[in-house]
Amino acid sequence: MAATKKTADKKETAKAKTTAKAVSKSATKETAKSKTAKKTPTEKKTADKAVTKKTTARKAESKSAAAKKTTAKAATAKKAAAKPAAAKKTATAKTAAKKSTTANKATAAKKTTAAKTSAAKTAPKKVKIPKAKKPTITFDKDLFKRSVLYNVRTLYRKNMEEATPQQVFQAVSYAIKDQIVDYWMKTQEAYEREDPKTVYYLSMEFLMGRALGNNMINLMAYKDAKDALEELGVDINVIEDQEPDAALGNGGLGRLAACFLDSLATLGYSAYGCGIRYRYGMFKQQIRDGFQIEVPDNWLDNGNPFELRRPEYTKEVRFGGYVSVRTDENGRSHYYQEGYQAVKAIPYDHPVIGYGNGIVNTLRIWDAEPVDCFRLDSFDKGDYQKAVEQENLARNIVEVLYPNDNHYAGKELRLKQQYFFISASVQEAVAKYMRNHKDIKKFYEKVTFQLNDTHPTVAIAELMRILMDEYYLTWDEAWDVTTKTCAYTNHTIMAEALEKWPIELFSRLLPRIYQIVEEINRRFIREIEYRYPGNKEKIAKMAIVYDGQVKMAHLAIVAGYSVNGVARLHTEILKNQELKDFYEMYPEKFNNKTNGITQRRFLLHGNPLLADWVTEHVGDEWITDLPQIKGLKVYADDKKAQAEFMNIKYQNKVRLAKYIKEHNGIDVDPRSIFDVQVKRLHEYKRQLLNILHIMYLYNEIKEHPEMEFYPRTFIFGAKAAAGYMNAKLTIKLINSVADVINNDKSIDNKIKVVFIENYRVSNAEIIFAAADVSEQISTASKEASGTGNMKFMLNGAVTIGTMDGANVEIVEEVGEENAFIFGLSSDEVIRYENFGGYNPMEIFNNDPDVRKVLMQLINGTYSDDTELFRPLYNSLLNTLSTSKADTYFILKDFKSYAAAQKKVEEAYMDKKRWAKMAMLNVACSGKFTSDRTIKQYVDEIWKLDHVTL
Ligand code: NBG
Repeated sequence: MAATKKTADKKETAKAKTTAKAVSKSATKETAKSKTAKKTPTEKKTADKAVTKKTTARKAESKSAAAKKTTAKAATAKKAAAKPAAAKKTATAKTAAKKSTTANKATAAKKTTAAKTSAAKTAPKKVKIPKAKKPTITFDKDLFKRSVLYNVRTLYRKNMEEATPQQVFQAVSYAIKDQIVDYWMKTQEAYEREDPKTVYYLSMEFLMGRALGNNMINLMAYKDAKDALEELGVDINVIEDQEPDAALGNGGLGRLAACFLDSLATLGYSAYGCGIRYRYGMFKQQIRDGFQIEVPDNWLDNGNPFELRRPEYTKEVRFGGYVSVRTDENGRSHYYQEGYQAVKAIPYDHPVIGYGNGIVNTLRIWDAEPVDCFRLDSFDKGDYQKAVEQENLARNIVEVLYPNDNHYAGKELRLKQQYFFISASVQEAVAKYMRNHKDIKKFYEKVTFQLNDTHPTVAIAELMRILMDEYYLTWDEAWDVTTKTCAYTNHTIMAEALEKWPIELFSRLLPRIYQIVEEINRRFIREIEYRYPGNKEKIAKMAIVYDGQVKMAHLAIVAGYSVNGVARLHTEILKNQELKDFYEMYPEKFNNKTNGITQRRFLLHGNPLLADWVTEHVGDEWITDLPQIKGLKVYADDKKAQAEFMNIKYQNKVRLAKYIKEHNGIDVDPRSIFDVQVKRLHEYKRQLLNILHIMYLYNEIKEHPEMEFYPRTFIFGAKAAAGYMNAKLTIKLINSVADVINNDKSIDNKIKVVFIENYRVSNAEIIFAAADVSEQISTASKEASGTGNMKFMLNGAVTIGTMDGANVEIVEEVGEENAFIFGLSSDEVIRYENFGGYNPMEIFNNDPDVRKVLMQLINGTYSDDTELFRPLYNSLLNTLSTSKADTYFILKDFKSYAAAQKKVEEAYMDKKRWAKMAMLNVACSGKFTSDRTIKQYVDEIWKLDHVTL
């Protein structure tokens, strides 16, 4: 069987290549076409030039660069050493700059080997650096090179000199994929042999980002591949930049899913990610006149070299129609969905490579196709109509990702998407299990479904349907299996994110599924009545179907064997506030799994300088065992280490400054403090607080030009949901403030404000690496966890934040003295929400600083149209215009935020202190690896078996 599979897979690859060839033809055309329709100057530059030309140029560049190296280095050192222009006037800044002079000079002059010895010299004796790990998998560099050359020839009929960067990217990706496929097959063979329990991570979103670099990293082949490409005259960074992000997600929830897949493979667990192959992922954001414009993200334009189409696993998914019942000779009722519309679900598999262990799991995302092609010879009117409808259904269903983060839009097509990928995934999970097992009643022993938020909750009813209608289990038997299979993760307490489908819509679209949900609800209400006799209020609060709506979270909790929050505080709020009634009824189901991130992407790939430096100091085990990074603690006071560390930060800031110059045309000074808030734009995340504070600082500098002020670059990156007016207006405000401040010569570049266009996984990697200050300033209680906060910490940024989400645990790890905490606590927020007592108008009336800033929203300071920002002004002060004025306590927290920011500045001016804080943040980030999170899911929820090759 394995053999046939092997050939089948080989054929697939061959086929994929042929398709790729075909695709590449049109790709070439596309590139040619796009040549004329260029948008940005950078794109213009890179688009269609032959790689080698570029490379030659680059080589020349690098040659002269090499020649200049010493001088350049000295220059950088000098430059880095030079006092920040605007700080010249301040005494403290002077000393600070002096200190950095010596530090930077020392660092810049030194070679890596020198760094090693000097580090060893100053390293406290007890630190033992483990030897570098031997790869357990191999990468054949020569084969890789040959394969790249071969692919360029066979895919494009070109040699390297003629190929475009995009073509080289494709050729390189297929070469890497060739090496992956063997491990992919070996992994599947091992799974067949050992039959481990498998988790299906069911998620509407997987925010994977780019694959090539990450795949090379996890094959432990990055450096070899880089060298090989260099030998072929190609710069690996240019090639990586050719890949579009796989942006099949909105924000934290989707990126978490991607990190989890990385950890599952790395830890050696059998896992599938199951989702949707959206034609268009998260929209691309362009900023025009300061406003966000959404541009479609046609990410599959050039084909996707890593995916594998698997038509042999096609499933049919049915919508609408009605249910008919027939009773068999034993008196058992059988239910049939009839008069439905059907869609074919075709899976595309993406390899998910474990780090250095040869395990390759699968992300399986489903595409939709019409069930039958038109048969023009044989249709009557009815069939024709239906055929057209089915065709449209298939075309629409996977067309686009809904760009809402933390927000439920209630769209019919969204429910179709949910059922589409769930039905296909559950059908396949059952079919796969039945290929190797006999007893469907033991399904849960080998399979578990994790529901990533409520979006995949129809899986519960779909599994019940399959078990009862297709395997003839009784209700009780099916319920037993289902409730031992499904587990649910809650990712938010935001009321507007809760999924409640109108019964009318739900039952029309999914008639059989609705019947099952109704029955689950009927039985659950019986249970409530038994537990709380006569308590109607409990039923009203807890029922799954109530008030004309189907409440997906209630269904997930009732049928799930586990309910988890994503940070300790969040889980406590779920237990004691939001889901209190359910917690009282099922305390054993509730548990916490604090989120995590993968250090492979967000340090090893995203920040190679720091990654190498960490390895030099503590060995390389942190790559798969992040807590090892605590070995850095002993260097926190070490002068040399501090200088090296800050120099790396400086170089990363130079890299980001270059990116900003290229993409925004703004000059920023890498010696200024890089203060960064990148995340989705949402009122609860309070980008508005950040920009209002910048407006306040600007007022201060204008009013007191002599005051001491350390130059700061405020960096934002955020996409707003297309229909979220206040969020979009906040983007405009940030850009308007940026325009005014960046062009005001009188403030001597003390503040710069930058809004980075199209924030996404690939530029995030560069941004985290360069940040000094991490803005985590959500209203306490609102941010379930946050994961950006962890990525910043890992890269040595210091948090300014509220006691919200995982910030609480970050502070616990790093110590309060190494973070800047401000604002209301979650208890205080919840108390105000429940009992009132907060009136922002009081603050407006009594605080002239706040008043001045707010008036500037509507007096033309930042826009000729004085009404433009009125909605933001109103949201803060006018209860009539929002449900409650200042719902997110921005004015309430303003002063303590400003005070915390003042402390940030003081700390930064003390170079030693800052270096120590930043290093300790890296050293204490061990808890926040997604490897830890996954281990806890495995041990405490899923109970998976570990597999090695
Ligand atoms: C988000 C939360 C974040 C959290 C991620 C991942 C949703 C519904 N929730 O705080 O807002 O980090 O989930 O758990 O997207």
